[in-house]
Amino acid sequence: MQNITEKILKDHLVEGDLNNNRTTIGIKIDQTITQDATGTMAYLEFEAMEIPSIKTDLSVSYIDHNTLQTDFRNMDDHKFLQSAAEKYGLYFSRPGNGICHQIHLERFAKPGKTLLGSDSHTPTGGGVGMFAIGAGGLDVAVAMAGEPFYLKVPDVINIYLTGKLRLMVSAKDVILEVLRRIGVKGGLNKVLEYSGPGVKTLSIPERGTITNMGAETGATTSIFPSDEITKQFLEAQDRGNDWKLLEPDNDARYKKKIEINLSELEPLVALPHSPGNIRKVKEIEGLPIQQVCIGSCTNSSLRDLKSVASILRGNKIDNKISLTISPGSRQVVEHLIESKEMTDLIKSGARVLENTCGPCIGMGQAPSSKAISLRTFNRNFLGRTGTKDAEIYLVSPETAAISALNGKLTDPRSFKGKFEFNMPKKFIINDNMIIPPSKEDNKKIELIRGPNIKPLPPFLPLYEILKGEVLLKVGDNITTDHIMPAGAKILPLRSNIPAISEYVFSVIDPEFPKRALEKKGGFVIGGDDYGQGSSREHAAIAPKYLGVKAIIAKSFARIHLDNLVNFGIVPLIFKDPQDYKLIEVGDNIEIELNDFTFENIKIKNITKNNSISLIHSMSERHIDILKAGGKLPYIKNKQF
Ligand code: MIC
Ligand code: SF4
Repeated sequence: MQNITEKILKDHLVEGDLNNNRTTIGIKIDQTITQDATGTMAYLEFEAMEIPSIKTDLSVSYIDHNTLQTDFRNMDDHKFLQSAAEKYGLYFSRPGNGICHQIHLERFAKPGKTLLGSDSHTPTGGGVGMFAIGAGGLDVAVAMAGEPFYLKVPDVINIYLTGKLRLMVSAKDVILEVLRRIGVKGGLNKVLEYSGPGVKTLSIPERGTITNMGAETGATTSIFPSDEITKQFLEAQDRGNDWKLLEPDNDARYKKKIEINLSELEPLVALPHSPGNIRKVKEIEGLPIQQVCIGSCTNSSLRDLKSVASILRGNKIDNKISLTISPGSRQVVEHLIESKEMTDLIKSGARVLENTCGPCIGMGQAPSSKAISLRTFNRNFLGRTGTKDAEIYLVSPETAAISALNGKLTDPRSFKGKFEFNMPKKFIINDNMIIPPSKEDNKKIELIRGPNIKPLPPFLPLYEILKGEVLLKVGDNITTDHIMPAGAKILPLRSNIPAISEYVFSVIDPEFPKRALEKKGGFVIGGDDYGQGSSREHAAIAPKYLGVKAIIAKSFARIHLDNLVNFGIVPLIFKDPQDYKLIEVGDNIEIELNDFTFENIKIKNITKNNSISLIHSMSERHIDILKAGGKLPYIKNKQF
C-alpha cells in the first residue's frame, strides 16, 4: 500500500526511518544538476572537499542563466564551469543549448530515480516520475561527492485529477489552481503526488509545467506516475530504455487528498507580487499590458510554443506590445524551424530570444517604468524583472499569446481562429551542445579561474552567545529575490561573495550592507515563510559575509533554512508569533544558545529590557552543522 513517493524513498533510503514523519532521513542521490548562477559556488565547494571526481550516476552542469555577456565576467564563469565539468566528470550543457530543467526532462530525467539540483525548479523532473528536489549548491556539491541528501520525511498529498482540460485551458492553469487552493507555503515539507484518471490526459511537457511550478507552493517536490504516456515520450526522445512503470499501489495511503476536476478549470492569473495571488482571467480581463514574455522553465516546451504559434499564425501583435519568446531548448527551436511554426512566431512580431532563462531572471527585457508585464513564468516577485515599479502577472501560454494580439489581458477562450497543433512522433535528437564527461586523466585538468572567480571567504565559527543589533525588520513572504536580488547587474557577481554582498536586501533597504558592516553584523527579524523562492545559497552566504548571526522569523522556507544552516546563520522562530511586534530595528539583543542545545532559548532585549522565547525547526543534524561552523567544515571533519 505504497504511494510513488514512498516507493522511491524506500529504494533510496540510506539513513533514518521513513515511517516517522517528524524525523530526518538521508537518501541516495542518483543524478545532480547545477546551473551557472549557482554552479560556480557549487564547484568551488566541491573543490574544497578534495574529491577527485563525482560519485553520482550522472551529473550535468548547465549554462542558462548568466548568458548576457556585457563584460568578461559571465563568460569567465562559463569557462570555469566547463573546466570543472571536465575535471570532475560531468556532462556540460553549453550556453545557448537551453534551460536546464527543459533539457533535463528531454535528455536525462528517469522515472524512479532521484535528482538533486541547485535550482528550486528541479522538480520539473517529477513530470516523468523522477523524485527531483531543489537545494542549495553546497548540498548538491556534497551529493556529487556521494554523500546522502537529508530531508524531513515529507507528508504526501494526493492531487487527484479527474476530467480533461477544455480548449484554451492548459497545464499552467492546473498549477495556478493548486496555488489558489494551498498558497505559497501550503507545500512546506510535503510532496504533491498526482494521480487519478485525469493524469492520462496530460502530456509530459504539461506534467512538467505542473511539477515545475509546484516549487511555488514550497513543496519538497511534485511527482506524476510513470505510465504509457511517459513511455511514449521517452521513446520519442530515443530513451525508451530509461522508462519504467511507476504507479501508486491501489490501496496507497496519503496524508490528504485534493481533488481537481480538469474539466471545470478556467484560465487563471497570478497577480503581483506573489504566485499565490490567484484570480480568474475573466475577473480582470481588459487590463492594459505593455509587455508579454513567453518562455521560462515553466512554459517553453515544444507543446507550449506550438500552441502559441497556432494562436499567432496569420495575426499581428498589438502595436503597443513588446512580445518576447524564449524557447526552452535547441530541440524546441529545431522543431519550430522544421515545421515553419517559427515563421508564424516571427511574422506576428514576436522577438525570439536565445533559449535561456532570459527575462525570467531579469537577464534583459526589463519592462518600461510602471509597466504591466504578462509572463508565462513562475515568479512575479517585486523587482525581478529589473524594473522596480513594474508589475508581473503570471499566465498560461495561451492567455499570453491572445493577450499579445489584443494589447490587453484576454481570456483565451474568446479566440475565434483555428487552434490546432500536432506533436511529432519522434523528437529531433541533436546532443552536440552537450559535452559528455571527459575520458582523460582528470588530475591533469586545471580549473580555469578568470578574475571574476573569487575563493570562498573563510567564516568564523558559531559563538554560544550571539550579541548585536537588530539590523533590519521585514514582513511576511520575504523571498530570496528580496534578500539577494538577481538580474543582469548582480548575477555576474555570483562567484564573488564580497562584491555581491553589497546588494543584500537592496530592493528593501539599500543601506543594509553598509550598516551591517559598520555594526559588525547583527540580526534580521522576519515574518512568515522567510526565504521563499529560489535555492540561491548566496541569500545565506552574502548575509553571513556581512556578519548576520541569526534570523528570527515566524517561519522559514525549506531550502533557505538549509542554506542558512549550511553557512552558519542560526534560523530561530518566535514561540509566540505575536512577539514579532516586541522587537525593533536598533534594539541591542543577546541570544544564549544554552550549550548549543538550542533549548529554552530567549532573546534578551537589552534596549527594551524584556525577553522573548524562541523555538526552532532544525534537526539534530542541522545543529551539528551549526556547531561545526557550517557544512564545509562539518563535511571535512567527517573526512569521507
Ligand atoms: C530563480 O528562478 O529564482 C533561479 C534564478 O532559477 C533560482 C536559482 C538562482 O538564484 O540561481 C532558483 O530558482 O533556485
Ligand atoms: Fe531559469 Fe526562470 Fe526557471 Fe529560474 S525560474 S530556472 S530563472 S527559467
